[in-house]
Amino acid sequence: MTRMKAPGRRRPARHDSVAMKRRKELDERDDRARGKLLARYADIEPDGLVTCHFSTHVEARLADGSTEMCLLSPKVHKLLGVAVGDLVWTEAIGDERIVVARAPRRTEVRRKRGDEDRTGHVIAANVDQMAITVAMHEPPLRTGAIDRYLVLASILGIDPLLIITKIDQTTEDDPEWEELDPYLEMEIPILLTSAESGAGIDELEDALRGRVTVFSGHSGVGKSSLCQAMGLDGALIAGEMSRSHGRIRGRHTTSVARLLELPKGGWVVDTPGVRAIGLVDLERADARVHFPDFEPFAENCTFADCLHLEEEGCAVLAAAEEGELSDARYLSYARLLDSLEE
Ligand SMILES: Nc1nc2c(ncn2[C@@H]2O[C@H](COP(=O)(O)OP(=O)(O)OP(=O)(O)O)[C@@H](O)[C@H]2O)c(=O)[nH]1
Ligand SMILES: [Mg+2]
Ligand SMILES: [Zn+2]
Repeated sequence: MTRMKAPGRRRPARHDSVAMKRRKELDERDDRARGKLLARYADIEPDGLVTCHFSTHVEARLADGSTEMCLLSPKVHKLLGVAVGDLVWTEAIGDERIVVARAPRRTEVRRKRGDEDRTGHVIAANVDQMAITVAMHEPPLRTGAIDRYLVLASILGIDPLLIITKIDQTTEDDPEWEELDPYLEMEIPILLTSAESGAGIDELEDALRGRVTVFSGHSGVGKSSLCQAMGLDGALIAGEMSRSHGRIRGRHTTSVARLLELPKGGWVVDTPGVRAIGLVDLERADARVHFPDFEPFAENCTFADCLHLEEEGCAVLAAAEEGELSDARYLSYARLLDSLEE
């Protein structure tokens, strides 16, 4: 029943224009140059971690614990590019330290600069974890936002962590707790915290240790306050930067992202960018992949390529109607599909 892609829908190669051919040749040449450059460092550990990126320079934390401004070699600048979170190899040449190569990335957080930008640019590399941050009452809990961030984390290939903030404002009887049940069932780690009372801060520090984490969540949920409670300067955290139009005053940074080290270990990527990353590029047919809790039901849909909307014999919709699957999760999915172009 799976709909097959019609064969030969792509234009055959012989129709490629001269310009496209040349483009391909240049890309292949760059690929070979990249491979050669990286092969040279294959057996050596990178000695630097990029914490901030300026157009021709990066600020890097070096293996000896010092932080230095380093110049990007022309090859690194042109062939590899760098972003905060990148591991790099550096060499002291004269009184300048040069970034001579950049390690392959585990993950990339990309952002588009307008509709014309097809591939986008990388605003952070090697991020392990997305801390999806929500409050219960101020602002009111909206699980739809959690669901969108979960899809985003899934697309980026990074682990989600759900942080409930301001638990000093909650009581055990709040009806909102039930809305978190789907996430418990999906076994997403959930932390209950309060920057006010200090509750859950130790657990949060444990969850962030040894990893690179990006915070996401609506304005006012308490992200900066949490970072402050963990010993970071709250003024540096994303929200404030987005309010000053993404500029760090007095510095000409290429990207607004910054990697901040937590006193108890681990790193936080400080970027307003995550909020700006839309899900517009997601194909409608691919959205369901990012709702793993639908899978056990989806197996019983009549059609293998069921979008779980109005198809006959959709077991996911039936499960939502019968209360076996969370209504809220189903609505988040339907809303996401609505927002994606057909
Ligand atoms: N009661 C209570 N209030 C808190 C707590 N954490 C933060 N707040 C308050 O919530 C408001 C927003 O906190 P921020 O930390 O600035 O929120 P944010 O998520 O960084 O917001 P943006 O920077 O706009 O994205 C502030 O007035 C804080 O004082 C908490 O644990 N308990
Ligand atoms: Mg903030
Ligand atoms: Zn279905």
